[in-house]
Formats: sequence, C-alpha cells, structure tokens
Amino acid sequence: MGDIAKPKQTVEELRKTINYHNRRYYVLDSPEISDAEYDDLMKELRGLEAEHPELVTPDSPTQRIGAPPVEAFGVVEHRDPLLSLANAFSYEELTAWHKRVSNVLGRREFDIVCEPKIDGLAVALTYVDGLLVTGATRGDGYRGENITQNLKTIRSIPLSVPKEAPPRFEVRGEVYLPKAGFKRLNEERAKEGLPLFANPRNAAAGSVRQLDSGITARRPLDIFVYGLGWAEGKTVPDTHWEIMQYLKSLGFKINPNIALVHSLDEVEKYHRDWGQSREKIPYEADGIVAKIDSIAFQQELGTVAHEPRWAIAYKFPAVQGTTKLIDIGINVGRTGSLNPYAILEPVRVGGVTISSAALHNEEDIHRKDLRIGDWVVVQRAGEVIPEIVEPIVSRRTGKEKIFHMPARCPVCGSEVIKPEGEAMHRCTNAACPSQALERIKHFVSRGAMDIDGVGDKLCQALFEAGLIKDAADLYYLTKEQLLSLERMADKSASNVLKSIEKSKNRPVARVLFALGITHVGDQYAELLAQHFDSIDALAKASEEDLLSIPSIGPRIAQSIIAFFRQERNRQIIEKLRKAGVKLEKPRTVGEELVSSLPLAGLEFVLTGKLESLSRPEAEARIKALGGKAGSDVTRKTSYVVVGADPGSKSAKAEKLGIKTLNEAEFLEMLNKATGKL
Ligand code: JCF
Repeated sequence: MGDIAKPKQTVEELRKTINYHNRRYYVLDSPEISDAEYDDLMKELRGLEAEHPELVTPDSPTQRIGAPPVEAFGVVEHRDPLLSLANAFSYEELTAWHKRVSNVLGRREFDIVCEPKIDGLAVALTYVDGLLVTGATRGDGYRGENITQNLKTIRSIPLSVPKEAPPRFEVRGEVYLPKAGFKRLNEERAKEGLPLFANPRNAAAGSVRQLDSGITARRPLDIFVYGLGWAEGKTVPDTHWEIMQYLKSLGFKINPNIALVHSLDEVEKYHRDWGQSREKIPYEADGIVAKIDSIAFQQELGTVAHEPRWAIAYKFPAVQGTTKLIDIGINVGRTGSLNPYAILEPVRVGGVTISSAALHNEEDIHRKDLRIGDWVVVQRAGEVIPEIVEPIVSRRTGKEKIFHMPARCPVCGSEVIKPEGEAMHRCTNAACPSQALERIKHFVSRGAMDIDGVGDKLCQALFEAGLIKDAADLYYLTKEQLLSLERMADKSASNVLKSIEKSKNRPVARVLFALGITHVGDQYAELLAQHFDSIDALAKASEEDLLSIPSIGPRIAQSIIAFFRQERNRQIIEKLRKAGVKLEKPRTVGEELVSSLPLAGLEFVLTGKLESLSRPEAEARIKALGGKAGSDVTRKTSYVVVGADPGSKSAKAEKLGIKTLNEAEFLEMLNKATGKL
C-alpha cells in the first residue's frame, strides 16, 4: 500500500502555486516566473495526477485551458471550444506524439503542416454575411472576452470578407506584437515608471484587453490566422493546408513560413531550422506547431484533456544562461535621462555572446533585487538587447553591492534629479555634452531624418572634433571639414554631403520627430503634423490648442511648450530653416500628392455616432487617404456616413440623392483605400 498523504499534499501545493502564477500571467499580465519554469510545474502536477488519478479534481489547473474571462468586456460563449496545445520539449516527446497518432490512425504515413508558434494571444473572429461581428479572446476555452472593438483596430484583421466566403464562419489566430513594437512599448513604459511587460504575449494581451480601444489602436499589433473554427453554409477544403490557402484567399494573414511536410524527420528539420532562424524573424516564436493535415484524421484523433491529439507545440530550448553582473554603467540619453545598463561577464547564450543588458531604471534594478557582483540569469528573447531575468540569490557571498544612482551626471558632473512622478533620473544641465550628442544621433537616425552614411560613430567624431554642436550644424559642414577627420575618404565625404542634402526634403513629421522633443515619438509627431501645417504653427500653439487634439494630454502639451520656449531650440530651428530644411507641409506638391491618393476628390460627411472610431479619428483617416471631411451635406458631398442616432443630415442626404454608407461599409472603404496606398 503506497502512502497517499505525501503526493496529496504535493499536488495541493503545486495547484496553489500554479493558480497563483496563472493569476499573475493571465489576469495581471505580469508573470514572476519564466514560461519554462511554469511548464515544469504543470508537468510535475500532470505527472502526479497521472500516477494518482484519484487525486484529480475538476478545479485542478490541469483541467482548464486558460484564464477566466474578465466580465467588464462582456462574455462570448465559444460555439466550439478553443483548444490549447500539448507541448513537446524534446525529440523523444515529439516521437511519442507521432507514435500515438500512428496507433490511433493505424498508419505510419500522413501529411503534417508546420508553422512557427507565436508568443501571442489566441483570438476567435466570427464573420456573418461577410462582416466581422465578434472578436473574442480564448478565455478559459469555453467563454472568452468580447474584444471586438479592440480587434477592429488591428489593420491586418479584415472587417469584411469577399462574398465567396461562407455565410457564417469563425477563424482563429494569434494576435501578437512584433519584437520591435514590444521593445518600444517597454522602453516607453520604463520611462514612465510603469511595470514592464515580461514578454510579447503579455504585452499583446495587455494591449488587446484595454477598455479604451484608442490605446489598443496605438499599439502595433498584428495577427496570424492559424485555422478555421467552424463554417456554415458552404463546404470548405478537407485538409488543413488547403484551408489555410483558402483563408489566405479570403484576405486573412497567414504565417508565410507555413510548410506542408510528409514525415517526422521533416518536422524535426523544420524545428531545427526555425530554432536557428528565430532571431531573424520580426516576431517572437517559442517553438513550432505541427498539425495533422487531413481534417478526417483530425476528427478521428479527437481531443484529450482540452488538447487536440492532432496537434502539438514543439518548443525551442530556452535561450537563457547564467553569468556575473560585473558592474552597472550609465548612459546619458538625449533628454538627459540616466539610463543604467548591466556590464556582464561575457557569456554565450543561444549562439551569441552577451556582455551587456538593459536595466531601464533604478526602481527596476531594485524590484529585481539585483546587486553588483551577483550571479544572474540572462535571457535573450529575440530583442536586440538581452535582459536579466533574476539574481541567483543562493550564490551570493555577501560581498555584493546595492546599486544607487549617482548624485552627479557621469558625463558633465552636474546635479542629478529625479522629477516627481517620473521613473528616470535626469541630468539637470541642458547643455550636457552627452545630451547634445545623443540628440544629434537621434536626429540622423532611421525613423528621424534618416541621413544615410551618418551613423553614431561619425556623429561622435564630428562632435568631438568640434565641427558640430547641434544637429543643424550638419547642414553647414564642408567637404574640407569632413576630410579633416581620420579615415574619411574623398568618396565617402561626397556621399555624406549628398545624404545630408537629400534629408532637407523630409516631411515635416520626420523633422518634428528628429527634433527630439521629450515624449514626442514618431506617432505623436505624425499626429501633430496632421494638425499643424508647419513647425512654426506648432511653436505658436497654446497649451489649450494642443489639448484640443485627441490623444494629446497635458504631459505632451507641456513638453512641447517647454521645448519651443527654449532659446537654444529656437536657434536650431532657425539654422535648419536657413539651410533649407522643410519646416512646413508642401502646398503645391502636396496637392499633387493628394490627388494621387485613393480617396482624392471625395467628400465625406459624418453623422451619428460610429462605434469603432471617434469622429476626429474618422476624419483623420479620410484626410490621410486624400479625401475631404465636410460638415454640411451639399451637392458636392460624395458620401454621407451614417452612424447610430444620426441627425438631420441623413435625411438631407436622401433628399439630395447622395449615397449613404453605414459604419461597416465606410470601414471597408477605408480599409480598401488603405490597401491601395
Ligand atoms: O502560434 C500559435 N501560438 C498557435 C497556437 C498556432 C496554432 O496553429 C495553434 C495554436 C493554438 C491552438 N493551433 C491550435 C489548434
């Protein structure tokens, strides 16, 4: 007779721990342990439950798929449950899966479809009569959250499908944040002192589960559709591979790296190849998904414990390593922020040597309880800059040192302050050379003026040689000056001058971003450029003017005003103007440009409330596509867009015989036009 007391206690403790981590992960979007550690806990629990089936309870974490839905969104009952995937962590586990499948099917050969497994959030999209009617999270697999409005902000989700599509169907996919978007979001959050997202999945989930879809809309979310949930009123293909091609033909985005293979060896090769190339793809993949191709076989295989037997997630090994935190260094950024970074004993992780890692801010360092001299776990999660996961407390010797931000700027020696409500420490010297240099580097960088051939190194050399003191000085450089630098050949000097010259014609939004106004990132620069015809107009704007723009809050408004109030900044703008840098929107050229846009010549009048867009957003989109947004219905009006509770304009449109569009038709027109850009 075995002693059951011990396993019973272990099972209960495991459940408690797992439930705690489930809540951190799914509800708070803020896990404390890595996916691998979580998987280990689940594996241990599953193992014990398999050994002692009498210990399985209906509320065990092994008995459910994900998180319960948050009521605030409204609940969607999934018609067919959204399943999660069983995991394989080794070739042995993959082989075991293949064997089980072979046994059930009574054959050893069958086609398998492979695709990278994305670290995102599963959603179900229901289309009725050609229109997207519901978008929901997976939730616990049976009931999810209704996040239709938020999902509608994702450009790659079609709001309507061609009439060849089945009259009613549901597609399933993974919503995710590309690596670059994830990195940017966390950088912004670090600056604002908000807790960082641990991984792209949490960032995507946090973005999609916003009660204000305006926030979702500003996150660069994307989707890969991975299957058809169900379809009615039309026959669909009978293999997964063909279904995916069919979904693609209906306008859904499917993973371009999907592959049809014919043997287990090929699955292994696919896994190996993508394990090596995962760094090169713009989204985070944590493994591959392998699925039996034939739908008839899938049905025969069925599901066990909420997991389809016809599919498996074959995970990549975690890219973690351990090394020593030698010291914490500080860079002074272009806004004067003191950015700490970890100096590590070089260690190879997943084929790359790591010797530094981002640390974001002082609070972040203390939250993780990192001390100088600690042994630490480092992780490369696809982002360019690796991160420290945690200190290995058990390896402490007592000689580790707690880190404190310096009281004086490490570059210029001026006083350092931490403004109230901000997470970052700042150097108080506006003329700090580090700030000036960082600003110049920002000015020439890709998303900004994009001056080809002028990178960080050249900026530094020019700055140190005293040839430039600010970004505007770049436009006054002579060839002789460039040639006076070490290692500058005649040909490269000419190219540099050519690139600088070319940058004079960048659109105003770019110039605005390049100026490096605190809190004005590329998207806000774009928004401001839509509202102001020139940088001068923006410089003259009052706080009230700025606040009247949707999405501009007091923080950004005050930062803009403070920027233009500074004499030095105004001087730089004057120097740019004299050099011939465009500081206003082009008029004549602009009109030519506008006339080539897809909605050129069309005037829209909006009436009533739209569900998925605010009026300023709708007008901004019309204008961005070359159309006009009018306020009165006249004979010149091309379309009247009729939302909920429309005013008299709808009746007037009818009287004048002007075409009306409902919201779905309007959105479809915008999306089609956007596709033509
Ligand atoms: O990429 C994913 N995370 C992903 C998840 C891909 C798939 O093909 C999936 C999935 C979850 C369930 N397929 C199923 C059936």
